[in-house]
Parts: sequence; C-alpha cells; structure tokens
Amino acid sequence: MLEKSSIRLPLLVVGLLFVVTTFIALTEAVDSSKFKTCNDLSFCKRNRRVDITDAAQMSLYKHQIVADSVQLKDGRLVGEIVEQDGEVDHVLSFEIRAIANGILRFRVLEKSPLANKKRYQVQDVLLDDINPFQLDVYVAGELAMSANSRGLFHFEHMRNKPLPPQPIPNPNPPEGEEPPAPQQPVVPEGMWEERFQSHHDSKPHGPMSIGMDIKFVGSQHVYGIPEHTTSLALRNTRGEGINENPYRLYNLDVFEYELDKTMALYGAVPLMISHDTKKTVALFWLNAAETFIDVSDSKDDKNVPSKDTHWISETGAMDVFFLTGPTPMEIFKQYASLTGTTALPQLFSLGYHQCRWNYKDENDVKQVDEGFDSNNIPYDVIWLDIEHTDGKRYFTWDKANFPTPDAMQKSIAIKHRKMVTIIDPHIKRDNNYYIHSQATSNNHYVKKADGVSDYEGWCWPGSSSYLDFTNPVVRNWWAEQFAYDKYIGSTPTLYVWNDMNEPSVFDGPEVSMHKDALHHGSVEHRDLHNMYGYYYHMATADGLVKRNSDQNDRPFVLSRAFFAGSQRIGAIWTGDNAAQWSHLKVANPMLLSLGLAGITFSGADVGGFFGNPDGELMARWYQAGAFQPFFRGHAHLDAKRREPWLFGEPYLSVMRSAIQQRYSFLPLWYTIFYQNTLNGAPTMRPLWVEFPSDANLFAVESEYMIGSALLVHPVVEQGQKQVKVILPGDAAKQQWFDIDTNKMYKPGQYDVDTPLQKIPVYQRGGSIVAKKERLRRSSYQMRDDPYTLKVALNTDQVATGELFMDDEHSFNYKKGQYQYRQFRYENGQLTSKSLDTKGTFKPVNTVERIVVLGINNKPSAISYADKPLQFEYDKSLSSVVIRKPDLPISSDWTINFKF
Ligand code: NBV
Repeated sequence: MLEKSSIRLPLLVVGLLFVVTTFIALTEAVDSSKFKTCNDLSFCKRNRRVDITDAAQMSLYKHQIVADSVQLKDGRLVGEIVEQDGEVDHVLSFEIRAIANGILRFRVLEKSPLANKKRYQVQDVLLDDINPFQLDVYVAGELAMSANSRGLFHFEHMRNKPLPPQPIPNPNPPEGEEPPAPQQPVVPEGMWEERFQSHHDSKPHGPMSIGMDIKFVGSQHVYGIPEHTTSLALRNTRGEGINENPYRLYNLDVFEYELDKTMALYGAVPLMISHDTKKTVALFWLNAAETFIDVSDSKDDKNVPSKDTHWISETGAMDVFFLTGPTPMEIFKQYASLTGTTALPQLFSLGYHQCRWNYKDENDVKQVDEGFDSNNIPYDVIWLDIEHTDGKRYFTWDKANFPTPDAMQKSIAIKHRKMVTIIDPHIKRDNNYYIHSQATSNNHYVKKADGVSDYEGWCWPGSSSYLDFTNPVVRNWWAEQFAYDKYIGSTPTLYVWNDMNEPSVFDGPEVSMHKDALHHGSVEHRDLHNMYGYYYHMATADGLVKRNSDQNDRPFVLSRAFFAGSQRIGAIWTGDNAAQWSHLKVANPMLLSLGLAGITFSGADVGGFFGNPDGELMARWYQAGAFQPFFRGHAHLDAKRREPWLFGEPYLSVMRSAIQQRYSFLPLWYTIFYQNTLNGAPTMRPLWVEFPSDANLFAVESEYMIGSALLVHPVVEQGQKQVKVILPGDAAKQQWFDIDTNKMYKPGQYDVDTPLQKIPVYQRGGSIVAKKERLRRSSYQMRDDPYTLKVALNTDQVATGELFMDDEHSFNYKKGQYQYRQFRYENGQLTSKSLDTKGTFKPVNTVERIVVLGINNKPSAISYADKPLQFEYDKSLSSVVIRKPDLPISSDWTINFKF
C-alpha cells in the first residue's frame, strides 16, 4: 500500500532531474451556449477540479514510481508508475528518452492494456526519421521546465464498465410488500456517458483522461497552442482573481467567432513555446483528443516568476516532448525535426488570390479576371466556392452556370493564372452520385457508434456521410478522385480548397462529429478528432500530386482545420472572420501564433468574411494582407461585391499599390519559405524571435518581422492618423530604413504619420533584400524579370541577404535544381556567391538596380571587373543607386566601392 506522503508523484522529478540536468545545458456574436467549456465536460472537471485550491489538488492523485522498476534500457529511462485505486494497484509504464537536437520525449501508457480497447497513440504526425537515443549534453546550468511539480499528473487507467449490482431477491417478502426495485450502480456522473444539449455520448470506454502540469521556470511569456483569438503572449486562465475557461483545443466550426476568447476554433497545435531573456524552450503534447490548457503565474523554488501550465486531454497516450532550445531558432528546428517543415509553396500561391462565395458563373469569372487587367492589378488565382457544384456534390459542376469548366480554366491559364475550387469532406447521400455510391460500396465512411451503419449528419448538401480519412485506403481512393479523367472538367491549373473539415456536422454536438463515432480500426472519433481535417488535407494534396503522370507539380491545398504537422501539407486560413477593425487587428496575433506552432503558410480573409467593409477598412486590410504569408480576399455569399475597383479612389489606388508591393517582394517571400524548409522558422515572426533579449518586445503583437529583414506595423484602427512604431535593436549598431522613402531611423519609438496610403514597413540595417519591381499581370510573368537589390547597411557598414530560385513550381529543387545565393556587403565590396554548390539551376535573370542605404561616405568610384559603374549618391539619404549593373543573378561577382 502506498502512503499518503508518497502521493506527490516523483516520477518526473526523478526522471527529468536525471535527463534535464544532463541536458541543460459583427454586431451578432457567436452563440457560445452551443459550445462546451471545461464545466460541461466531466474529464476536464475531474482533472481541473476548479472547485478546489491548487494545494489541495496536489494531494488528489496517488501515483508513485516503483523505485526498482527504473532502469536505463537501450538508452531510454524506463520504469513503472503505480496508481493506487482503493485496494487495487494500476500499473503504468513510462519511458523518457532524449531525441537528437535537444528534445526529450516522455511517454506513459498502461502496462497491461485492456483486451477490448487500446489507448490511441497519434500516428502520421512525427517524421519517421527520428533518431533513437543520443544523450546530447549541453550546459546551460539552470532548470528550464519542470513537469508535475504541482502534482497534477493524472492518468485515468482504463477499466471495464462496472456491472450494475444485482438486487438480492428476498424469497419470502412480508405479505403485502413489493420486492425491492433493482439498485442503480453508483457511478460518478459523466464517467460512462455524457449529455450535452440534445446530444448523447455513449462513452463505451469510460474515463481515460490524462493530465499533467508543466512549469516554465523563469518565464513570464508563453506562446502558441493555436487556434484562439487571444493575444500572442497567452494570458492567464487561472490565478489570483482569475478563473477563466482554459484554452481549448478541439477543432470546431464556430459561426461568427468572438475575439479574445480561449474557446476552440478550427484547428489545433498542442505546442507551447516559452521565452525569457535567457532561453527559449517548448512543450509538444502529442495528443489529438480534446485538450484543455490552463496558464497561470507562479514562482519557482527561488521565488523567480515563472509560468505554470496544466494540460488535460480526454483520451490518448501521454506523449510529451520537451524541446530545450535554448534559442528561438533552435526551437523551430527542434519542432521541425519532429513534425516537419512547410511544403515549399508554388510561387503563384504567394501572389494575390481573389475569392468570394460565390463567383456566379463563367461570365462572372471572366469579368473579374478582366477587371484586374483593366485596373492594372496583378493577381494569380481566382476561386470558386460551393455554389459552383451540382448541388454540393463535390467534383461536379453546376451545368447551367459552369457549362465549360475546362475552357474557363484555360482562358485564365493563358494569362498564367490559376483557379481553385472548393471540395468539402461531407458527401451527399445520393445514390446517383458516384462518390457516394463508391464510398458506400467500398465501406469508406466513418461509422456510427454501433460500428456497422454509416455515420450520417446534416451539412451543405443535406444528409451527408463522412469519409474516413484516417484510413490510408480511403485516403488513397480519395487521392485518385483528382485524376483528370475522374474529376471531369479539371485541368492542370486547377488547385483545391478544403473547408468544413473539423469536421463540421450541422446537427452534430457542437456542430461536429459524435465522439463515439468509429473510425478505421475501431478507433473512436474522440481519440483523433483534432486530426480528421489533417488527414483530409493530406489525402487531397496527395491527389493533386498523383494526378500528373510525372508527379512533378507541387500541390496547393488550403485547409481550414489543421493539426501539428499540417505545415507539411499546405496552407491554412483563419476561417470566418468579420469585416470589422477588431478582426483586422486580431489577424496579427493569430497568424503569429500559427507560425510559432509551425504553420507559417497562413492568412486571414482580407476584407473580413462576414459583413461589408468600407473603403478604408478594405485599404488597410490589403496593406496588412500584402505583408502576411497567405494573401486572399474573400467574402460571404450575402456580402456586397468587393473587388478592389468597386471602391473608387483613393481606395483603389491604395489596394493596387499594396498588391503591387506584395509582388515586388515575392523573391523575399519565396526565399524565406525555402529557408523554412531548412530551419522551420516562421516567415512572419514576433519581434522577440529576432530580438530575443529585449524583454520589452515579448508581448508586442502590433508589429512583426517578415523573415529577419522587414519590420511591418499594419494600421488596424479606423481613422488612425499616426501609429507608435518600435524599431528595436542596439542603438550603436542597428539602423532601419523606411521602405517607401529610404529614410534612415535609429532604434527607438516613433510616432509615424499614417495617411491612408501609408503602411509603416522598415528594412533592417544589415540586410539585403532582392526584389522584382516591374509591374506584371501575375507572378509567372515576372519569372525572367531582373532583380533590384536593396542593401541596407548597419552601422558597421555590413549587410547580408539570401535569394532562392528554382522553376517556381516543381519538385525538381529537391534534386538540386535550384540556386541559393548570398549577397554580402562588407569592406566596400558587394559580393554574390552561391550558398549551396549542390544547386544547379541557372536562371537567366540579371540585376538591374542596386540600392545601398545607410552608406557613411560618398564613393569616389564603383566598379565591376575594373569597369566603372554609373551611380548616384544622395547625401540626405546616405544612399547610392547603381543603375543597370546588368550582372547575372546566378553567377559569382564582386562590385568594388572606392571611397
Ligand atoms: O463554402 C462556404 C463558406 C466559405 O466561403 C468560408 O470560407 C468557409 O469558412 N464556408 C465556410 C461555409 C459557410 C460558412 C457560413
């Protein structure tokens, strides 16, 4: 028997001490009654015990490590944990191992699982090339993360449902007395079934939740765990005077979502990053079930302010990764080594996308396409929403409005533009619809809790069923549906948009699937809910690759739902926002949080989905969207038409120049997306990522960096005439340059005038940015255009920058067909050299202009290969412009500056 004093679980104290010490080194709003909070869920209440204090909570769970079970085995620390439950002991086995790159993995499972139910362990998220144990010791000397220091480790062992006690019949009941009614079993509420509004959850496996506390020692800022509408630096949900709903991770289709809420949204990444002036560390909780996370302030043993977090999942294995950083860039690399990096987007998908629900017919598409040309606005993709189909039967076309889809796509493709159609995961239950009849006969649908009948729910097409994308066979079948001879009317320039994949079920609990529905292998939906959309996205992207016989066109698929690892598949967007200033504002923290959690190809609907933005909001939103990774204008069916030219002047010009500016920076975007494939770093980053030791920046979300070169401060308030811009960095070294005026600024705070035409964007001294400044209709037409190099010097008169180039669409870069260059200005020489000699791609482009900013003195001559180059010096701007150096972009060269 265990003694009371052993209640506080020492397992991680032992385990992590062992490993960590060695390591250390709209006016209408969401109807929130439709959605659950922790208080509606017995597993969350059981773990969180909001009714008791933290101290009392510490004595709730009776888990103890079995001392003599702990051993080092094949480089892992393994052992057993015993949980005392009355007279019975439940034994759990744990394993702690160090993975390459400073990552620790902690996993707990039942030692002897029940015969009829195994705990679900997330699959298909981790890259399979994780190297087994290697105790990489590095020294930092201080404790960074501590698990279970509050004793909240909780592992509800799996059990068989208790049988109702049988009434003991009295053979001779006294005359006139009824025999006693059978007694009902005393089962705590919510353990074996649960109700929410009209929905019933049969919970056949009873309680299975897991929970644990993690302290981030010495940290006051934690980030990540998208998707929520709160601040970038996550706020506390518990603590003195605070008892809010914990952050919830449960993919849901939330109609008219509200801001500054911890409630769940469309996607979930259970990754939290903690940053302080000394270190960056992270925790990855690999679990795809419904999860809650509490955040609160605390102190460590030495009274150092720290952050406490409490993680609670409804089911699944406890599988936790401790990423030890210690820098932000190391964290991104470590997390990328687990779940992968962003699929390199085709260049076109970094251009501007024009969408609405719906472009009505082929003529509408033609008019909009021409509207861009006649208004001199570049764009790359036009999108069709659900109305383009025959009765919401995906892979079909509304014959009256879209009679010639191939011809329509071809007329767009002539201008090197693309089209995207929407394909949702709910399948209309119509026996004359080939997708449904095949799915039925192949047994491809998710099943009801009975395991036999197909799960049915209501969605856009009416009664629908949902394909079981967790099954690789179904994914493969789905991928085949994108073949040109199956998806009739599709052409090679058609790409796809996956919506409603949380999954959204109009008449389901919380507008989603019943948790007791069954997937492939009899896995309950509750176990993998947060991965449904991920698998769907994956199958669609595979389909786009497979449809080409050479499989050499990188897919583009936009998804609303996501999970850890979705970055490997495609882009995501933040769903149904509103045409309100507050929604423009929240796009910054939402996209920054996504990027920190690996999902960097993301965007928010420009203009806001619901409602009708006025010209000013549109103009400001285009300015912001042009400097966010995925840039798409979109609008609700009932919203007024809002193509940029419908707003007249001055708004049209502002939107046009925002889009043009986006196109001029495409080489930068493309390069930082390529760099993400090397280092996992977000393309849109919080300031603290680039300036990690400046504590004043840790909560800043009004401005952000693109790569490490551009600082952007979008204007997100109505009528804002001025914004307060922070230009960070060491005053002795750093300088910044306004990208419009080239004017230099020292680090500091500035009140910057923001007339409608102005979005404050600065290039960081020390960086070189390659741009393309000729105006074209689409990104493809810029392919061979010459580059402009913008060289922004720091006070040491040094700057560097990179440029990645390939064919902009195929997988050939993976076989060496790319060019990755570095430009460097130092000691009066500007050099271009290949950063990676494996790259064999030879683009034809030249450099047509070089602008050097922040140069201390006027050069007396500038030459290349002893030939003088023409230049202009501007004393007031300390700048030099070299016109027409006409140097090839793909060869090595040096330009000499004489002073
Ligand atoms: O397909 C229609 C819309 C789509 O335009 C939007 O972008 C999605 O987020 N979809 C949701 C369903 C209807 C939402 C009210």
